Amino acid sequence: MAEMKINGDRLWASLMEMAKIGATPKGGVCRLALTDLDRDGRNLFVKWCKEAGCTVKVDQMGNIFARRPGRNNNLAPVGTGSHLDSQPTGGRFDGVYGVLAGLEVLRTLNDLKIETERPVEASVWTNEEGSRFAPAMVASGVYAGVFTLEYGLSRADADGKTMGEELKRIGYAGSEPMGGRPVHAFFETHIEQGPILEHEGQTIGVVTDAQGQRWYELTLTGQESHAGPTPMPVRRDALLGAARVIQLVNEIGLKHAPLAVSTVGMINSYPNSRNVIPGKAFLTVDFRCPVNDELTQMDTELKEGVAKIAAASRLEHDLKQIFQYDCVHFDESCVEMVRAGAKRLGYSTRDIVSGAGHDACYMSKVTPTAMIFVPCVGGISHNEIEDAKPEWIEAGGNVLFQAMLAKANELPVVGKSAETVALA
Ligand code: HGY
Ligand code: MN
Ligand code: MN
Repeated sequence: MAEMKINGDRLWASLMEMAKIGATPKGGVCRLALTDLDRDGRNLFVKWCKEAGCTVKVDQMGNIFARRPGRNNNLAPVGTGSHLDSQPTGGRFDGVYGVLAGLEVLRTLNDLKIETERPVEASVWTNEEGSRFAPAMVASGVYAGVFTLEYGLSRADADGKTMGEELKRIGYAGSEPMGGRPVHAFFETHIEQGPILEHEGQTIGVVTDAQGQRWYELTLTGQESHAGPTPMPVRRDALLGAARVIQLVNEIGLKHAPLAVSTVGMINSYPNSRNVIPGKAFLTVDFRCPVNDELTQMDTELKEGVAKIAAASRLEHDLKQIFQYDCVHFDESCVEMVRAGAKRLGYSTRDIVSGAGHDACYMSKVTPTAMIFVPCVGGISHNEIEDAKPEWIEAGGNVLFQAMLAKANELPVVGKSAETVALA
């Protein structure tokens, strides 16, 4: 039997339509979490899902679940999804692709008039990026029970606005409880956001694992003073200290390369006036590695290094770890479903470890989960020029479709699955 396929043109058209919301000059998007533009993107997704005959529910962290009924709606659904929020200089595919590939699965099931055994859900996860509100993936983290709802709702942006307030403001402070319900399996489709697949000419990345992450915030405090009369030896220059820490972070990453990476993405200097010696500096640190022990060593080296730099520069320092999760190993039967499906569909594939974090990382704590990667042009992402080829987008959608369909027709194994208890 010929493999059933999605409508790649329709998926691409939906991506380009969504990309108009928050479109930026160089061809990307800026749709920061819980802004009006995020709301507009959410509304468009909800409109499309309702047009596809789905019921739509929103939970207390604003996660959206569009549900297509199955033959037996007491059975746990099969889920897919990703995020609509973007980086400030984000691209048209990061996150959105996984959301709209999920919608395309629902639309294709309708086109083919397929009734699945289980319900199928396409989802949108709030604030995956961790750009406006830190940390990343906070709403899927609350759903998976890693963070409390109170912690999630209290995350504040640079202006002190909380996620709870902003969810209310944009009309997505849902009432559905956070998680706590059986999900049969979850798949997330995403661009690789790195160069490997394109470089090797592979169409599908079978994501076996995701690297662990640690995020830190550092405040260095010295003393503002006049840039003119203050002699060099007596200065307590917080920005100079920050410069030395940026060098340290890079050295730690290089020391643990090629697997580990390290980044200082944000820096603020106070009072940020050209003729005042900075009395305060704030910076962020992002460590990642697919080996947990290395991340632990990097943590120790950072703490020791920062203390040394602060002492030598006569600065106070406040270094806080604000986010951490260990390496994720995805469910091997779901991963094999992706691998076998891609091969059956005739796509070139290779196993790959995700360098980026995804909501699937937290979903893997509550249900068998796997991810499907497709290449992106030049491996570039978190950049307005992020791009992908329509044939890649279609291929990932086809692999997602066959995996979701197979899982959605899996009957409960009596006595083994939670849902059997629920049905009893
Ligand atoms: O940081 C990440 O890996 C993701 O883009 N939030
Ligand atoms: Mn993403
Ligand atoms: Mn991202």
